[in-house]
This record gives sequence, structure tokens and C-alpha cells, in this order.
Amino acid sequence: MTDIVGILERELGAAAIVGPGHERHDDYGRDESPLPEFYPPACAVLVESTEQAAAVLRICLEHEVPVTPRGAGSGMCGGCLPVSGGVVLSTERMQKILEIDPADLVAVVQPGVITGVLQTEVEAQGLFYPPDPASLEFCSIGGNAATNAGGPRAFKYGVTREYILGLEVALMGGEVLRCGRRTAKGVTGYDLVAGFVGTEGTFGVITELVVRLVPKPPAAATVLGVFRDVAAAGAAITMLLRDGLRPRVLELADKSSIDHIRAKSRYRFPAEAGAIVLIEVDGEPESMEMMMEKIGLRCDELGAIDVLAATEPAERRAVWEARRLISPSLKEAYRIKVNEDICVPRGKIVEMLARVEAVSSETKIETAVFGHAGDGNLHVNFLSNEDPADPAVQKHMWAAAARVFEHTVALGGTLSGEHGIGTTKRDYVHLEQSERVIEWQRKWKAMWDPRGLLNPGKKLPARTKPCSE
Ligand code: 2HG
Ligand code: ZN
Repeated sequence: MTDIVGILERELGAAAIVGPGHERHDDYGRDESPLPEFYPPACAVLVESTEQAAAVLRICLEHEVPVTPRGAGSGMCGGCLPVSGGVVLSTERMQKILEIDPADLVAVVQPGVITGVLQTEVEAQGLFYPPDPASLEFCSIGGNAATNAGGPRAFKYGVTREYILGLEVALMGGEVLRCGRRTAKGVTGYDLVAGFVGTEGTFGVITELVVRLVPKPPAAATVLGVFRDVAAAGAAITMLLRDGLRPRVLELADKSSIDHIRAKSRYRFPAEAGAIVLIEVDGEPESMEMMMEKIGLRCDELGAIDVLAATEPAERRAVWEARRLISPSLKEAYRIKVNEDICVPRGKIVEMLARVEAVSSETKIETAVFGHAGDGNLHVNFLSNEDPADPAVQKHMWAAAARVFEHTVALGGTLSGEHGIGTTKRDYVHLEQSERVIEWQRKWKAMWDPRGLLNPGKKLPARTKPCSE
């Protein structure tokens, strides 16, 4: 058997290798996904440069060893887990912001830069990087690009894909490719950048990114509409969407989500909150004020039992801290948290919320629903304190998730709005996509990775029948 750890150690130096026995070795077998299993790699390689990343990909191809790219490990679908063993290629040490250019409105960064750090740095120069996954304090920009991450502000500004102009990518075998551009527009050739973004590290390993920036909005404010229940909040979101107002955020959280953060939150959620709609506006102070007033009035008309405005930075920070606590608080409170991020057409939000409630009562599984409802992107969390190692319990939880996927697709929606497919959802892709569509994607994958060694077991369903070719 190939001593891949020894070979990598000799080529890259022992300091780059986290092998068995190292205190951090186990960390590379886990991420934030709800999988009860743990997948320890042969070793993780903590690369510090493009050359090192390329060397790992060259060596792994030479020795036919699977290699799984990893950013900060904050993914929720097992996308960075070495499910077939082999090597984890981590970009966590590649943390340099190489350039922030206010004239070109771009930043050039290494993939390990923490998203929140990039935001703070560009904001100090009057610029803005809008994508804001809830994990922004610990997720990295390379991982965001690999999964095409979203976040609350995607409602107005769009997701990560819209902000990646150029990429440097290390390919299986060690070739390094620079594609894309630095300009605001560009249609030369095919859009390879769009091809790498969102492919969850199955096509190549992102080693450098040119990201698009926008001017920092002069001001922002947050409005919280408190509703009786999630159905009323969902209906309010639908109406606010029809109004054509363009807040930057339009989020929803149900009672269960709110109840799990109440005690920890610096922001005091109203006692009677059965659901909240969180709205954020930005722009020039005068236009913002007008928009907030309109939104407040609209919430009143739509049956809000309370409308609160947070304009002070400290107050807004407290609201956002609370919002970002929902996911970790649920994780802390339950032994099993199967969390989905379905996305339905906007006109179907109310119907989808009702269907989730129906699945919860049919299966008797507790749920919490929250997230980016303005985009139709709902985090449906199935929660349980039963034994995660019990296969019957897991089967029951995933059967409920599958019911939600079926409803989602029936309403014209998609399995994942922002977290990706990874390994946890690959068996459900066929619910949404035809065999032909899946087959063409397999061909595309094979072009970059003919031996199937780069992040195997992800994104597409396992083959159930021989390839038609
Ligand atoms: C969020 O929006 C994250 O908070 C996590 O995408 C969602 O835990 C979840 O379901
Ligand atoms: Zn989210």
C-alpha cells in the first residue's frame, strides 16, 4: 500500500501534515453536517501556497489516492469530508488578502481568508462585500465560492457567484489554471469561473480569487415584524415581495427558532412572538427612513402584533448576533439536527410552510424553520434527542427530509438554495434532476477529474446503472 503520508511529508515538509496521532487529526473527519459517522483521512495537508496545493494534487493522482479539498469546515452537507478516505487538502493557512483596489472595485484574496475579515477590511476602505453566510465569522471565502454560499443579504445583492470575477484553480494532476477576469463585464470564451463556483471542490481546488466589491451603503437599519404564527409571517413576506420594496434582507424565523435563542440573545424578543420577519434596509438615510416607514405600516396592515425598529449599530448588532445564534443553538439543544435549505419559488412560500408543518405532524418530528424566506430559501430543521447512532432513528429523520424534498420539487423548488449537496443530499438529486441532466454533469466532472479522485462521493448521485456510453 502506498505510504501517502510519508510521500507528502517528504515533498511538503512535516509542518504541513496533520497525520494520525496529531491532536487535530480527527477534526478533518468532521464538519457541521448532521452525519453521525466520522471520516478520518489518511492525513490532512495544510497547504500555504498554490504550488503546494498543486503538488498535493499531482502526488495524489500519481498514487491514485482520493483527495478532498477543505476550507474552514463549516459546511453543512459533508462536502469536505473524505468519505472515501485519502487526503484532505486544507486551504486554511492561505489567509492573505493580496489586494484591495478601490478604483477597480475588486479584492484579490487567498481562499483561506475568513469572510467576515474580508468584509471588515474592505469596509474600512468604504467598500462592501455583500455575501454574508451566517457563519461569516469562521467560514472562508474559498469555501463560500466552492459552495456558492448565500446568506441574508443575498435577497438584494445576490449570492457568492455574483461576486467572483476571476479564479486561480489547481487541478487534479497539478496543473494551475487562471481563468476569469478583473473587469466588471466580460464574455470572452466560456464562463469557466461560473463552472468552478458551486462545484463543491469536485472540479478543482480554488487557490486565489478576484472578488467584486461594491461601494459601502451609507447606512442600514433593521425592522422586526412580530407575528402570531409562521403562516401569518409567511403571508407577510409574500405581500412585502409583491410591494416591490427592495430591502436588503427579508428573513423569517418561527417560534421554535426564536425560543431557542431567547435566553442567550442580548436582543429581547417580544414574549408573544409566534414568528418574526426580519427586514433590513440600506442606502441614503432619507430614502431608508421612507422605506422603513412603508415597511412598518405594511407589517401593521398585515397583522403584525408588534413592529420594532433597530437603527443604532449596537442594537442592530444584537439582532444579528441573535439571528446567527439560531443554527448553533439548535445544534446545542438536540442530539440530531437534520437541517435542510430548500428553496421554493417565491409565490409558494406560504404553501411550503404549511407542507413542512404537515410533514412534522405526520412524522411526529419536531421542526424549526427559519432563514432567507424572501428568496424562498427555508432552513427546515428536523430535531430529535434520540440516539444519533440508531439507524432506525436516522432513517426516520431522513425520510421526513425526503418528504420535504418531494414537496419542494412538486412546488417547483430545489433541494438546496445555498448549502450545497455534498454527500448528505446526493441520494435525493434524482428527485429534482433527470437522469440525462445528471449524466451530462458526470461527463463534465470526468473532464476535470477522469479518475474520479477529486472529492469523490459528492454532488451527484452514486451510479445505479452503467453509464450509457
Ligand atoms: C443560516 O442561515 C445557516 O443560519 C444555517 O445557513 C442554517 O442551520 C441551518 O439550518
Ligand atoms: Zn442560511
